[in-house]
Amino acid sequence: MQRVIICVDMDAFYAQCEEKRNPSLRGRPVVVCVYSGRTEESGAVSTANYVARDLGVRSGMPIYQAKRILRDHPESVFPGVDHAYYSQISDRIMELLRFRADILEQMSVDEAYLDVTTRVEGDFDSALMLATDLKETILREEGLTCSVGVAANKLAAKMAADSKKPDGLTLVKPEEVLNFLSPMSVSKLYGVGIKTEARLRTLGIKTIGELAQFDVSRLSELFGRNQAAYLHAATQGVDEEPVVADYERKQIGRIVTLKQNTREPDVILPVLDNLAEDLHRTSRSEGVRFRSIGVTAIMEDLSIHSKSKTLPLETESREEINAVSRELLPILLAEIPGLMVRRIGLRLAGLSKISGQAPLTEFLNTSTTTQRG
Ligand code: TTP
Ligand code: MG
Repeated sequence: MQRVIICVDMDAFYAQCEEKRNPSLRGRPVVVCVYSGRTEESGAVSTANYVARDLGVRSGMPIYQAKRILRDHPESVFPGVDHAYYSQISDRIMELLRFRADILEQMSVDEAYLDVTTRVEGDFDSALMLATDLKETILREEGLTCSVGVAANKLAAKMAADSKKPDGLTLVKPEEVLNFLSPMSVSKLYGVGIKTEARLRTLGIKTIGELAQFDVSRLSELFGRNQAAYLHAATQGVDEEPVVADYERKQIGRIVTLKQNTREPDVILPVLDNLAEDLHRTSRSEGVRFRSIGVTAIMEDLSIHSKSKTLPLETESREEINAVSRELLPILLAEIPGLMVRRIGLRLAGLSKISGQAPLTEFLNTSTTTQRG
């Protein structure tokens, strides 16, 4: 089936959150600032609403510069960042999106990819309806606008979302992707930073279309085979990256400081067992299994060392965590002779959601655990 991917990126996110909290800010320049605290005006602009952007304010700009630009606009406001407040709003928006995706991958506080292939049965017109509904829902529930791109892969969906901001909705069908990309500046291509852009410019390449026409073997000589292959595929709008559910990327981990620096396994293992109990409880309550178990030691010189083991099958077994940490700790310590351990940590990764139906792996895991006794 044709893959259908939606990219959602909130418009001027922190600034919109500030306008939501205080509606009297709407229509005025809003510049969200990271104050460094040294002087009243030292620090940088985190983001600005579109009113302020139209006047020339940009993310990353020094605060004094933004204030100078806005000196003839006494109605301007310069709130400091409030991450806790923005994350609450972000969490609620991601929840709204989660219901509307087969798979949701959150990229940042204000951006996510949705794989909707199955629910729209590979049909872009249905996806456009879904995207319209999604924008309306976020506006109705949270009062915020976003820009959305719909395409056959993450790369094209992201570039579609970025192409019309704020409050945009852009569909790029597979047969349109070349025409969509080719007039754009190479700097718009995901993964092309300032350096690559400058190098491409010296080759006379300014647009994505020009890069698409450029000889691939020549590109390989200049940028190495991997980057050349990426650039060439990207100019053709080709991108096979899957949308990966957040919980598969996530880890569950905890680290604690030992009462005393030590290398004694008899002292460290009970601490690891406590951590195992803790992490096991978390994995249960999140409804996930794990495939990888890792031990991290921070030594008295503050150097950090880790060892992990990937299991042949995913598991939810607490005994497995204990067994693996007993196996890994001596190997880890042997690699760092002569130093005491100051902090010890345990981590579960390779997470996957436990679905309603118990799969075969559960049966297999239960039987291996039982055998071990
Ligand atoms: P972006 O999505 O890059 O920017 P934005 O949402 O403010 O504006 P738009 O998407 O409409 O272009 O980043 C999301 C948030 O991350 C942004 O609201 C504030 C924060 N941020 C910074 O703190 N510093 C930065 O340099 C950037 C780019 C973003
Ligand atoms: Mg944004």
